[in-house]
Amino acid sequence: MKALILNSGLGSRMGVITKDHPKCMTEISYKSTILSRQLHQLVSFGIKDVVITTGYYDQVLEDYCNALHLPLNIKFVNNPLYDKTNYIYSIYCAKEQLKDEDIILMHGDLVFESLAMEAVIDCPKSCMAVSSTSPLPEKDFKAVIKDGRIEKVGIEYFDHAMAAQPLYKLNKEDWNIWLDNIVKFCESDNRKCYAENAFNEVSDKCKLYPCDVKNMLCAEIDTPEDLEVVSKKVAEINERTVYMCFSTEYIHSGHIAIINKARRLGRLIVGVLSDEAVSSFKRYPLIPFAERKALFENLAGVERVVTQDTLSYAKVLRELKPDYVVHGNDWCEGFQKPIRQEVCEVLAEYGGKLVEYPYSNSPQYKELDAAHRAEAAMPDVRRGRLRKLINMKGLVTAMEAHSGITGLIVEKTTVLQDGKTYQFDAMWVSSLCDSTAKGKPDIELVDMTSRFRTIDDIMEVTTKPIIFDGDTGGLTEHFVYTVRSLERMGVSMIIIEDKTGLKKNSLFGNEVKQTQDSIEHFCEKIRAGKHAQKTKEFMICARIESLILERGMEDALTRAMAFTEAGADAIMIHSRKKDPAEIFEFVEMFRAKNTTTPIVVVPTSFNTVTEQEFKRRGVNVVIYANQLTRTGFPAMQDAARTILENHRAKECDDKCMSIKEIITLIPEE
Ligand code: SPV
Ligand code: MG
Repeated sequence: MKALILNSGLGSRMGVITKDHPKCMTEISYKSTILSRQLHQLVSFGIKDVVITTGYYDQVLEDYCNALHLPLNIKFVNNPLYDKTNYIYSIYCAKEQLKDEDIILMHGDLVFESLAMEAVIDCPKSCMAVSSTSPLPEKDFKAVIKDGRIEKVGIEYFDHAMAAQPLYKLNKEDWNIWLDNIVKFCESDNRKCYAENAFNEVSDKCKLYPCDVKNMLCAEIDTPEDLEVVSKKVAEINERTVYMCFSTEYIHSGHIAIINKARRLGRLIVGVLSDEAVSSFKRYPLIPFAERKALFENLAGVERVVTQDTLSYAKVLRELKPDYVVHGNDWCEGFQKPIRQEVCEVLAEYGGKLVEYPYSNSPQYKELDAAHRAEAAMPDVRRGRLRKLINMKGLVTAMEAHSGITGLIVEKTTVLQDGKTYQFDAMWVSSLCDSTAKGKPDIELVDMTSRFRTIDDIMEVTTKPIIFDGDTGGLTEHFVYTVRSLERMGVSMIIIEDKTGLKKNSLFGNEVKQTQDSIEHFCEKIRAGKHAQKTKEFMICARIESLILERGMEDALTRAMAFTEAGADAIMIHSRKKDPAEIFEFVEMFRAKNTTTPIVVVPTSFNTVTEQEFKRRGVNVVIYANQLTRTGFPAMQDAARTILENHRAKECDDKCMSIKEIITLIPEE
């Protein structure tokens, strides 16, 4: 697409303003002239080739354009008869430069806002800018509309007419028809009329449509009075601000394209989502906030970068009151829909506007995203993420997973509530659920090779950090190997319980015989594990069974202090009472002595306590240890019974997830 700007004329109605230069060089703001503004706008729309017709002060104009150093290929075409002819003849002079191209045609004294230009360029058909909201001008162009098309353009038409401005986009077929008639006019010495007179004769073949720019700025400057009005409007437009928010860790051409579109609307402010906000709806970012922020601060055209610390835009928008919010149209559906709704409501409070551009589903960007996801799942990246999440959020949640599919449920389940997205931070590979899935009792019967196989299945399809239930940790001599294997796999933390001999599930309490390990021996195991580990991120958590085995609070606290002294990175305190009192008491007393070591709880019995309350009291990790298993198996038993009772599967159908839904859970790569 080529732009044609008509700048040959004398601009005599401007008086002294055009004494030393052509009209298009008139300043309309402290930083631009009519022409420099147009040219910058063309650059922003990716247009590279421009034809400028010259005449009056032609050399001044050429020198000026060259001094702007814009990335444009400008051809100057002189109309030697500029003082005796109209611009129809300037177009005639430039005809060789204009053949077989889509054309953006504009008069050199036209000032428009970028949204008007965007509407014209995005119009799939040939079009002219008109305004349904402006009154019909006495002396300027009007377009006569018939059956949705422009039939005539001229100053003399008032019936079925709309105010029109000389800003056109012409597809080459339509332009060739018009240009041929311009040539005919000029070659038969008809050079003093408007080029539009030539269009009017061929408007049945040159299909031109109105493009309604309503009350957007799109006006010619003919007189000093016009200049004053338009300059004021330009000053107002130059003050407009645009807001966009990003969570991305890398910038690709799709981001650049939407940023460039946003920049056209005003001074661009970019909000960068905090790590916490990003990890609430995606995964923990590989590139930390400060670096993501620096990325945008150093991007051309970004005027300011601010922090957006929630998915909700409300706080930032009420503070900054941007004229526009720009976003891809992908948020019209899915989990972002309510966020978009809230943006619309907040913008309506002060008259801001939402501008949406088509979201690019390019396979190239999908590949980039997949590569990024894969990186997030790599052991070295995944391992340290639990520590980072604990430091960042204060409290993290983990949900039980015992297979690839349960891992995917933990990975992908999200809930949108009060403008925030909630999801689990980590996965718990429970000994109870791993054993149950294999139809075995939870007595360390399922060997480590099999447990590692479960981890591997989960790892293969997910990215979230993994907490491994290591039971007693086994013999110290074996435990050190387990630590290294888990580390290599990318597991973030192992929890070992201070029991010895035949371990039974803690929820049996003293109903079965269970033996607690000695403090000394368990400390030795912790020390050996810490000594064996190769990375600094891997965590060993000591689980205290004193309350389960009714050995008292004092014993639990003594152990907690001894285990942290031995090097435990976290303490898990367990209880099988419904009443959380003893857990709260432990947390309070431990925190009085130790404010930093993370505390882990498994609220299977004391399940009325909310995450917020745990956080307030000083807990750092809440593990939902078995709920997927306990809800999944009854549903399966029910399905099996239903089919047996009915001797067919039909009655079971309503209870089933569709195959389509099941397969959408499974990633394709
Ligand atoms: C598990 O999930 O296997 C646990 C937690 O160890 S509990 O069942 O509560 O003991
Ligand atoms: Mg267990």
